[in-house]
Amino acid sequence: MPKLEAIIFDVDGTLADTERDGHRVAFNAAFADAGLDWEWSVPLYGELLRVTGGKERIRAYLAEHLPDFAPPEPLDDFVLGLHKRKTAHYTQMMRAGAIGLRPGVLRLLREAMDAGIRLAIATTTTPENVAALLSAVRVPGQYPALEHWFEVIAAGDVVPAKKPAPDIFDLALAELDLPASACVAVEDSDNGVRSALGAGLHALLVTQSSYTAEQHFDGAALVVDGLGEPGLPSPQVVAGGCADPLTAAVQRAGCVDLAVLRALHGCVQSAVG
Ligand code: XBP
Ligand code: MG
Repeated sequence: MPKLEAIIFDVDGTLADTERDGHRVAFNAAFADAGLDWEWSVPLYGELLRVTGGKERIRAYLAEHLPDFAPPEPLDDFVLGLHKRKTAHYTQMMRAGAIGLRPGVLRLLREAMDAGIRLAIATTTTPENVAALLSAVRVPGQYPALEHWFEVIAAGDVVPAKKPAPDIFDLALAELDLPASACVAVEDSDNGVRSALGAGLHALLVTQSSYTAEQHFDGAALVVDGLGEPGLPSPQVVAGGCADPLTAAVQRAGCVDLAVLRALHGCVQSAVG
C-alpha cells in the first residue's frame, strides 16, 4: 500500500477563510477605484463564487447582471485592469495580516514538516495572493518563512482550465513527481472537490468554510467543519466515505491531526485496493 508522502492544500477557504472579508472586499474596492457603482454583497458574492477565478468571476457578473454594460476599453483590458487593482487591494490587506490561517492549519502544517511529509498548494488564486497571505503568518523561530514550507505552489493562470477542472492538482502532482495515491488533498468547496477527484486524489479531506457549509462534497473521504485545535470543541464529522472509521480518531484527537490524515489515506487506499 502506498505510504503518505505529501499533502496538497487548497488556499481560499481552506488555509484561510479569505473570500467574504478578503477577496470580496478587494473586488468592491477595485470597483470603487474605477468609479463603478458595483457592490458585491455577501449573498451575491456567494452566488458568484461558483465561478472560480477573479477575472472569470467579473465576466460572469457582467454576463448575468449587466449584459448591456459598455466597457470604456476592450473588455479583456477592462477586466484585466479591474483584477489588477483588486489584487493590489487584496495583497495589501493580506500583508497587513487582515485574515489569519484557519484554526489548526499551522499546527497540521508543522506536524507534517516535522514528520517529513512534503507540502504543496493547488489554488485558483494568484501566486502573489498566496505569498501575501503566507507572509503575514508568524512561525516558530526554528522554521523558515511559511511560504518556504511549500515545496510546490501551483497557483492561478498557469493551467489552461481552473477548478473544477483537475489541471491545477495535476500540475501540483507533476511538480511533486508523485502519484495521487501517495497524497492527501485538503479542500473547502465543491469546485475544489471535483478538481481534486478529477486528478485522482481520492484521499480527500474537506473542511467546510463560511461559504461552503451548505455544499455537497460527493466523493470526499471525510468532511469536517474545521481542523480544530486541542482544547477547542472537537470538529464535527459531517460526511465522507471514511467518516465511520475516522470519527472516533477525530474525537480522540480532538482535532484533525497528521494521524487522522494518515488514517484517511489508509482508509482510501484499502478501499481502492
Ligand atoms: C478561490 C478562487 C479565487 C479567489 C479569488 O481559489 O476561486 O478565484 O476567489 O482570487 P481556491 P483571484 O479556493 O482554489 O484557493 O481573484 O486571484 O482569482
Ligand atoms: Mg477554496
